[in-house]
Amino acid sequence: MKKRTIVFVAIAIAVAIVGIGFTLYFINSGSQRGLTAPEHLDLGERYLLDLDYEQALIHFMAVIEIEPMNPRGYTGAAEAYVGLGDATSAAAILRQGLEQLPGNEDITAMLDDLTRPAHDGETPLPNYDITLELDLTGDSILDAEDNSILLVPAVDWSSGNAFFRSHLSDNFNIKFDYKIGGGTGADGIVVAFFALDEIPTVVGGQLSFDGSEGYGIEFDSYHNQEYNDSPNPHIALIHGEASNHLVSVDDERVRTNQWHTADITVDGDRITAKIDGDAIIDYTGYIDRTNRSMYFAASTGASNDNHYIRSVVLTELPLTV
Ligand SMILES: [Ca+2]
Ligand SMILES: [Ca+2]
Repeated sequence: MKKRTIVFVAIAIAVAIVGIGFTLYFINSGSQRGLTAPEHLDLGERYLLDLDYEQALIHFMAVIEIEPMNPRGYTGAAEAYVGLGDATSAAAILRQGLEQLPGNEDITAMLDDLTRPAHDGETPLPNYDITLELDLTGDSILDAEDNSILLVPAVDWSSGNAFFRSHLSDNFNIKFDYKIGGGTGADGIVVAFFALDEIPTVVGGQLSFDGSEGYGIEFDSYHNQEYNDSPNPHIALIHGEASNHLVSVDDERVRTNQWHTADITVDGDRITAKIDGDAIIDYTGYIDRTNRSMYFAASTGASNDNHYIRSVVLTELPLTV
């Protein structure tokens, strides 16, 4: 071979190798490389502007995964969670950010905004549906430390109501956590609905419910024979008065000093209640919707317990035809 031919062959081989290299590179970048953190950030911001919070969340979570030291991943994901109505997860992702970036100003400021205790019903509450306004009466207080409401402390002859100033639609679902215990065992919590707007707090076995003219799901830990109670801790649907149990089911989860999740649905002529996912109450009958208020109440008497709720979320359901 002549020298020039050898040079051509060498160039041809080099071109071929570079070409294969480029091909491999493009295959990699197209199908395996995925998006970079700046690309995820850009998409996250765009979806936030479009109010597409689910997509925004996916991209900000990807930023956290790829670039855990980038604070915008956490604040962006938190904004998306807030947009989705999930303030609990928003606060959790911000706290995760502060573990990576202790003292970061943006994350701290957003977490402060989210978790600042509110008591005047004007500022959205952490863990609480932002459409609800809260009004605490009697002995109920907001526990700023863990964002729960202490409806009634473990002190004899106490009572408190927590009104959520949101008029109920015909059909709705309400979810919340509750915790009862730490005292000598009385009286319980009731979540009242289709109730009057103003109810005075009442101590003892009426659970601050009588006079509300509404319905309630009660978590009754104390046996009041005079109010037709089951001798055991019970979860019941009550109407008008605490003594009027439409459905009553004994359940030890009333009083464990642990958090449990209640999930109550009113839909058409049916009222159902689940505890920790287990169906407890399923009632069908005429439901009087004259009054539209909703509140939580708790009380103690000659015995007592701490009565907490948290993470209250009310969802309107479409009309049943
Ligand atoms: Ca009772
Ligand atoms: Ca009862």
